[in-house]
Amino acid sequence: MGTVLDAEFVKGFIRMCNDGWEQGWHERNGGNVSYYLTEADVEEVRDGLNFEGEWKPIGTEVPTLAGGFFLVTGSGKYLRNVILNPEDSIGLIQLDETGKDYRIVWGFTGGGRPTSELPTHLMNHEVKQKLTKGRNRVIYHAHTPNVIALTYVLPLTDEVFTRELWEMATECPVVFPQGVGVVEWMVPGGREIAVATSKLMEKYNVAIWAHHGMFCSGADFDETFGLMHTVEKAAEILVKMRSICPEKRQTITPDQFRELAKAFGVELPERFLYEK
Ligand code: 2HA
Ligand code: ZN
Repeated sequence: MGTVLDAEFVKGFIRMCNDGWEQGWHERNGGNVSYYLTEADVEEVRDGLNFEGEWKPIGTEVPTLAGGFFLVTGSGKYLRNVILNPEDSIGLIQLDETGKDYRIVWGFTGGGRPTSELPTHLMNHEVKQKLTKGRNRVIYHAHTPNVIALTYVLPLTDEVFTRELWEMATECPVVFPQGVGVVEWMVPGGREIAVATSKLMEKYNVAIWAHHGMFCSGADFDETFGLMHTVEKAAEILVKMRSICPEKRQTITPDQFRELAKAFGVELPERFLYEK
């Protein structure tokens, strides 16, 4: 049995932090990541954990995740440093039996603590745990510049964001057929924004925070990073398109989306295929 850093899920986590940094999504301490360990993951690293840490409040309640273990980035930590000094930048936490408190069992060696967005991460995990029966294990928050830019010019509705992003690349409706949700501007870091975000996670795997960034959920690091990347790239194309000329000369039509849905075996909700 190796150390915590030898576990594949820890390596995948570190790689995703660095990939996001290289994309330009994590200025300073922007963005954060969490991974919900499987029982097998916990057994793999158990010998390297320290169960003497003090219990501290999460800032919300997540009873369905009671006793669960999460690998999380640290509050105030820079994602560009994760690859250089993972033990300081990230940490493993365990939740208590009520789902109200957590303790650090590995990492945060310099005295760190979990991301300020821990309430949103855990409330999103709780929703995904219930709805996907443990399939979706990654929650990823990034400051994606093109999506943020669009929150200044598009109406802040799920319908408009979904439709505009879908139109920007044929693969979009296949990658996120449920669409994307939008949270209007709110104070980050607390329970209120966590509740609003987790409500959207009941319908979508993507929640956009106006003038701030995005949250994505997926089964693993590849799927979650790929989703963030696909949505942000679609937003980049929309920004480019609107910079060239404010109106589209041609685009993918509602009927073409319906054809695509049939060909790829996905269901596209009709409320996104409105006539313009
Ligand atoms: O600084 O991204 O939303 C971390 C954040 C807060
Ligand atoms: Zn943020």
